[in-house]
This record gives sequence, structure tokens and C-alpha cells, in this order.
Amino acid sequence: MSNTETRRLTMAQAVVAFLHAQHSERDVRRQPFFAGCFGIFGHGNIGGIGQALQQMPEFRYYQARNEQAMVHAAIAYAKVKNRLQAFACTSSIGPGATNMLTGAATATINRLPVLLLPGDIFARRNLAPVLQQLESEHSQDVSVNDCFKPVSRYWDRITRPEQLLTALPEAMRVLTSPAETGAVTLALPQDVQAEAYDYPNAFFRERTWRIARNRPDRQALEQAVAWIRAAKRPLIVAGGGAIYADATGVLQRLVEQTGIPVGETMAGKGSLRYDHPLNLGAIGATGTLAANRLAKDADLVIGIGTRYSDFTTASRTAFQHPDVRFLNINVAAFDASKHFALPLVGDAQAKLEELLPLLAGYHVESAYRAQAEQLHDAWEAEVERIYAVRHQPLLGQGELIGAVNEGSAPDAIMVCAAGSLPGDLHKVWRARHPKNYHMEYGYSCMGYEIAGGMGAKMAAPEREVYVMVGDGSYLMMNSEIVTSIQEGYKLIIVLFDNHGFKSIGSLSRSLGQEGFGTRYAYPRGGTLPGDEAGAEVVTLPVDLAANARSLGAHVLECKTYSEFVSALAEARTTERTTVVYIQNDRYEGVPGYESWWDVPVAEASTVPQVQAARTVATSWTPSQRHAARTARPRRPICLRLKRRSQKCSHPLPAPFF
Ligand SMILES: Cc1ncc(C[n+]2csc(CCOP(=O)(O)OP(=O)(O)O)c2C)c(N)n1
Ligand SMILES: [Mg+2]
Repeated sequence: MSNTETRRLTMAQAVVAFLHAQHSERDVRRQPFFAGCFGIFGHGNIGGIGQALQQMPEFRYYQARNEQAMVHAAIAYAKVKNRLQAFACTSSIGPGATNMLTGAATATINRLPVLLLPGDIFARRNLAPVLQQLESEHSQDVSVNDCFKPVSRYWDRITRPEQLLTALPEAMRVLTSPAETGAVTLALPQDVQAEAYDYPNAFFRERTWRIARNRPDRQALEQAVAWIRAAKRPLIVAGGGAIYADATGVLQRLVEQTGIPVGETMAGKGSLRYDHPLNLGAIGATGTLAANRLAKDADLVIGIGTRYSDFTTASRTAFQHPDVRFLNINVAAFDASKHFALPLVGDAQAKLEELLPLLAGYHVESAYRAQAEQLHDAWEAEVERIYAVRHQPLLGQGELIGAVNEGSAPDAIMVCAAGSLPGDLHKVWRARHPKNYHMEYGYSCMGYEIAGGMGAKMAAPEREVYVMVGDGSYLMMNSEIVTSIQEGYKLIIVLFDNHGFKSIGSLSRSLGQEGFGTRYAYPRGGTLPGDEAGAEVVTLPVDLAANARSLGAHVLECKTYSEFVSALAEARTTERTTVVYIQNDRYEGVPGYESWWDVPVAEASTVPQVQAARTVATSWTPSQRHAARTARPRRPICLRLKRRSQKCSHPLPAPFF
């Protein structure tokens, strides 16, 4: 094919033809990078991208119900595919476009690729203001799509069709870069989408983006080996990067060779099977006793693919050894350098493979390994205890999680994002493979669950997908139930109805605020009732089971534990998306384990409970580790009280979102 040959296409047709030709490759496995395009059409994309998608059915179009939801589905797809494949999302201009903003932030914060193609106002401007246009007195070079800039890793506006020739390759570079990936936004003015141009044929040739496994700097690697060999109490913190890099096999080999135990972040849970004797499970604010105990005295923290969010570090109180050092393995220099670490910048799998032989002969002291294994076993016993609680009259969340875990196929995917479920799941879900625990907890975006579940199912149609969702999140976004039925992607949605926000209610109480604004109940005396009203509230006449049924789902309502177990078994046999509906107790959940999360408490208040909460919070802040420390911090009040009486008078906060 000569480089001078051209093809006359509209800008939108060129976008679709280009995307269709892109592939990714890692470890000799090559696949089309895009699985297709989600979209909702309006006047801002119907005649452009809409026309192109109709003309090119080989690039599959999926009709979504809500633009935010379609981005969530795209994100979940990319997460299950370890960022090797992704979706494009097309929207109209104005509200269709800005509905994708939350999705863009979710993608970028979670380091997951998604290509957003919002329509934009006419580039030729001669009709302004057009329907849904944001006008500005200061510039005509502004549209609502400028809002995508801070939440996109690459942002561009295509005001001439030939700009695609340089914009699309840049978009692909960022989307396929594990270090830079996130939302990529190409704003497409509605008139330019439909404009024709003679594009070079060569632009549409199949292209393969190789996802490199970058190796670390040799000197840094040698220093890392020296640090590990010198460590007495090293601890691995496995993050999402360990899973995305497919480094879980070599991680297990490293753990077995060296005896270094592992704590897992929200995105990293599943890096090791839950029953591996050196897997301490969840770490941080929503962590297990096992991981949090060992974190406290770790002298070397080896972060693998983690962003060190405040949940992972328990708001910087998790690591209390006076001389603790951090060694971070990460594709992104930004993350690798956190906590003044020795950064090993590069691919996790490649790094661990290089480390293994260099650590030959090194093993942690047997007393340390024994302590880790004993904490692991004790934690397993605690999970058993929680799974066996049969709270009355309404069941508790921990036991219901246990029923889903035990009733699901070992290769299933469990999807969740916000509410009190993530904290409980992080602790007690038993992850049996690296994709078993799919938690969106970078943005913890209510509404991700069902749409995300659909994206996960599209990525792995051979697996059962369990969506765990609270009534608040369900009410916020249940629209993609319809899409899952339209496209035949069956989900098992487990809907926990506790008439409001169990999570924020618990957080509110821990701040002395009595659950204000977190219950779904009628106002009393002109205000909304909180927890002080006890059971004396009138709940709203909302029937979420009927709502799910009306969207086309098969619905199984249950009340007791045995009905729940039977419903889960039946849900596995149904053909279409099935909702298992159960009411659960607002107060019964999984407790916190020697950890903390920093949320502001009012500094001045006339309410004694708020003052008490402030005292607890300020007792933790001296433990926060921001840089090299000189003095050892005091133990927080709660832990001191706990040691004295084995009973903490302040509830350890176990909220979470
Ligand atoms: C989009 C969005 N809005 C607000 C929040 C803050 N938030 C976190 S959890 C939560 C309540 C969730 O309620 P529900 O889904 O019923 O779960 P529950 O807390 O009852 O387990 C809220 C409002 C959020 N995470 N995302
Ligand atoms: Mg709820």
C-alpha cells in the first residue's frame, strides 16, 4: 500500500476505523485493544460517531442507559483484562458529556484505561449558542468538555479532521502505558465529526502497541537486595499493580522462598490465595488484625504496585517502626517514590523475577515467619466466627458475605465499590484467584457496582459475576440491569437493603453525629431522624425488589439465612440477570482491627459525643508518619484502653465507603 493513497472519510469514520485497527501485546499475547464502543446518541454525536458506528458494525456498538454507567462498565472491563483491552465511550454534547466526568475520574484514579469521545459544540461557532452550550463572556474557546482536563491523562479537542493524525496516536500511547493510563478524552465538535477529509490509508493499518515489561535500574536493584537482606521484619504490601502485571505467580514464589508475609490493598486483594499461610489478608483501615499487627512493627515495607492510599496506610498510622523504610516496585515513578522509598520503577513481574535469584539463601527469621503464620491462622478463625453469626431479626453483613463466598464458584468475580460492603469484604471475603475480588476503591463511586459488574461479565463471560450492592448505591444507579438483559450478560446482583447508609451512619456515629442524614425515613417534626430515633421511624414505601423486576431482572426475595443460601443456589441456574434481595441489619457488621481512618471531627461543638470523638481522633494524629520521625509516638487512646481492659470504651470505627 502506498503512503500517498488516501481514503475519504468523515472525521468520525476515521476515528472508528483507526480504533478498530489498534492491538495490544504483552508476553507475545496479542489482542484487539478495543472491544467496541458504548454510547448514548444525541444531536452531538448521532450524525458523526453514530453514523460511523452504524456503517462499521465490525466495531461493535453497545447501547447504554446512562453515560456515567457506561464508563463504569468500560473501566471494569479494562480492570478484568489487566489493562490490555478497553472500550471507547461516545456521548452527545452537554449533559451527555458531563455525565461521563465521574467515570473519567474513576478511571484515572484507578489507573484504568478508557477512551472518552464526548461530542462538543460546533467548531465553526457561527450558530452559537447551540442547545446545551455553556457560554462564557471571556472566551469562545470554552465548552463543558474543558471540565475533563483534570480527570484525563490525555485531553484534546479535534477542531480539524486532520488533527486526528497526531491526536489518536497520542491517545493510544497513553491508554496502553501502564504508568500513564487512565481516562483519555478526545472532545469531538459535532460539525467536525461529520466533516470529510482524505486520510492516508497507512493511518488505518493494523498497529500493535507493545506493553513493555520494563526492568529496574541495576544499582537500585542491588540496593533493594541489600535492604531486604538486612530486614528483620519485612512486609509486602501487594497492590493492584501486582495483579495488572500478572505478577501473582512470581509473588507467591518470592513469598515462599523468603518467608516475607503479605498484606493486600483493596485493589491488590487476590494477589495470593486467602489460604496461603503467609497471606495476612487486607491491610490498613479496613485491614485484618494479622496484617495490621505486623505492619505496625515492620522495618521494611515492600510496596508492589500500590498507590498507598489513606486506607492502605490507615491514614499514615499503619507503619510505626521507628526506622521503617519503604521499597516500592511500581511502573509509575510517581507511586514508586512515595514515603521516601527506594524506588524500583518498572514492571512488577519483571522486577520480582530479577529479585528472586538475587535473594537466594535469604529467609526471614523463623520466629517472624511463625508469628505471621499464627496470625494468619487466627484470622481465618475470626472469619469463620463472622461467617457463623446468625444475627436476629435481621442478618448481619459478615455472615451474608460468607454465604456468597461459599456459594459462589471459585472462579467467580465479585464486584463492589461503595458503602459498608467494601470494608467488610476487604476483611472477610476469601479471594481464591486474582480476579475474584473486584473492588473499585480508588474513587469508591456509588453506582459503579451494577454497571461495573456488566463490564466484568463482558470481559469474562465464562465466569459467574456477583455484584454486591447496597440500597443507596442501587438507587443511585441500577440502569445497566436493562443493558445486561439486552445483551445477555447475566449478573447475580446481591442487594443489601438496610434503609439507608449503613456506612456513613456508622461514620457519623463515630464522629458523634448520630447518623444524621443517613437513614431512609420520613421526617419527624420537620427534620430527618438519625439513630437517636431508634426503631421509631417510618421507613419509606420503596420496593427495590419490585423495581428490579420492573427492569426485567429475575428477582428472589429472602429473609432468612437459609432462604438466602437457597436463593444464591437458584440464581446460579437462571438465564438472565437475577437480583437476590435481602434486608440486613444497619448496625451489625465486621468490626475494625487496630486501625484508624482520619476523617475530620468538629473542633468546637456543644455536643458531648462530638467532643469525645474529637478526643479519640486527636489521640491518633501523633501516630501519623509523614517523614522520618524523631520521637516514638504515643499509642492511641483506643489501643491503650484496649490493652488495659481488653474492652475499648470508644468504638473502633469500622465505617467505610
Ligand atoms: C457517588 C457517591 N456519592 C456519595 C458517596 C459517599 N458515600 C459512601 S458510602 C455511602 C452510602 C452507601 O449506601 P448503601 O449503598 O446503601 O450502602 P451501605 O452504606 O448501606 O452499606 C455514601 C453516600 C460515594 N462514595 N459515592
Ligand atoms: Mg444501605
